[in-house]
Amino acid sequence: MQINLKDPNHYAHLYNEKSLKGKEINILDSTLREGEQCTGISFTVKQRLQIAWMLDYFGVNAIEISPIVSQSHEESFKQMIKAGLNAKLIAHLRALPSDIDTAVKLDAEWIAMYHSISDIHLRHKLKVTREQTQERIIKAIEYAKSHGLKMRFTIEDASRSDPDFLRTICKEIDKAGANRIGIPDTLGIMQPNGMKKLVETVNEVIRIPIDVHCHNDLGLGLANSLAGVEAGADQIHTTINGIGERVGIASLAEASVSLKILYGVNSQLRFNMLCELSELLEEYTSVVTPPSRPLVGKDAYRHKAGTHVAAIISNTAAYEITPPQTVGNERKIIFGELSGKNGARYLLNLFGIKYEKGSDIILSNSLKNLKCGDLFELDLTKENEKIVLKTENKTNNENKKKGKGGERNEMY
Ligand code: HCA
Ligand code: CU
Repeated sequence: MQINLKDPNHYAHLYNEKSLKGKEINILDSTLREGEQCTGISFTVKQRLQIAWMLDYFGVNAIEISPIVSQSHEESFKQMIKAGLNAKLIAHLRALPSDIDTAVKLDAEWIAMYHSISDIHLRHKLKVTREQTQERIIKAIEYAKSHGLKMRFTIEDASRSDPDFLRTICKEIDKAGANRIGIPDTLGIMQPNGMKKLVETVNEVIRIPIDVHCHNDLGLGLANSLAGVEAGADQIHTTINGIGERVGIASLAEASVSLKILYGVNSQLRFNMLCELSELLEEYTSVVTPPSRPLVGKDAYRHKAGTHVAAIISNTAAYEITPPQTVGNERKIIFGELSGKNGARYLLNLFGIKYEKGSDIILSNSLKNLKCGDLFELDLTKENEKIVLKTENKTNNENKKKGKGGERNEMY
């Protein structure tokens, strides 16, 4: 049987969901709203504006901020309107006339109002009945409509609400003239399959499009958001590095790259800005990007075990879903106790030491015998990469000529 290396991810995609291929799924970034609810995060007006510019240039469809939380947020909102971003600017509000008045005063075009309908939130947070809730929601939508505002209405804690009441409310929201409905998993309590059913059950009774906003309390924020779009939602909420209340929501990098690579959605995003966006967050806050953060963390493209390094030297696609430069990251190779003879030979080559039979084994054994764990890493800057990956490039160029793939600088 023939080996086919044209797309190393080909067989995986045979199992993956294909119904979204070529479709457009929007990204709403809520770093400036949900993100600021993360402990340790508080931006200045200038920083919010810079983040909004960068997100806009990256290509998100909508940027959410809550102008009602402070004077500084109101000022940020004003400046963001002035900035003339391509992304829709969404003013996140409570379903209250006073909040709507603020949005009107600020010349908002789009708002997002939220109200819980779960029994626990009605009883212990809002202290209202279901009937009062329904009345409040519809009144708020009608009031906002009367001011010509476009809006999303979010059913906070939707996943823990009585499904009959949820469907009734959603139908009413649609009838009252809201433009979108937000279905959040506020507590991060859903299985991906459960999230799918939740979105389907709402989708069946409304005509307007759905947003999904999934919290990460059990690490399923991204999986649940993707399940939501499989079920018909057309907008995912994200934040840079997934920051938000408690442990946050789906991250911008993971959601946007998954939609592109795993689902083949049609997106025109500047993916290579993803690391820069994470770095901006680090620069502005005390919250560092964990090295293990997918795609943008420092570990995302570090290769360590001897067998992995050997494969990476030959073809990076052996252990990388997408090349580091496509998301603005850098490839690194770790040398030390786990290095093998291929890595050692590579090192000899790098140091300009002429290879003699057996010298790679001597070097890899010496690295092991030092028992120092990780000794050092090769930070493969662009220039270094050219020198260091000589072997790799040669192999890849040969492969390219033979139509077998080669170094990929683009995302599949
Ligand atoms: C909140 C709740 C919210 C709202 C989501 C949304 C949630 O902190 O206000 O408006 O889409 O998770 O339910 O973030
Ligand atoms: Cu939230």
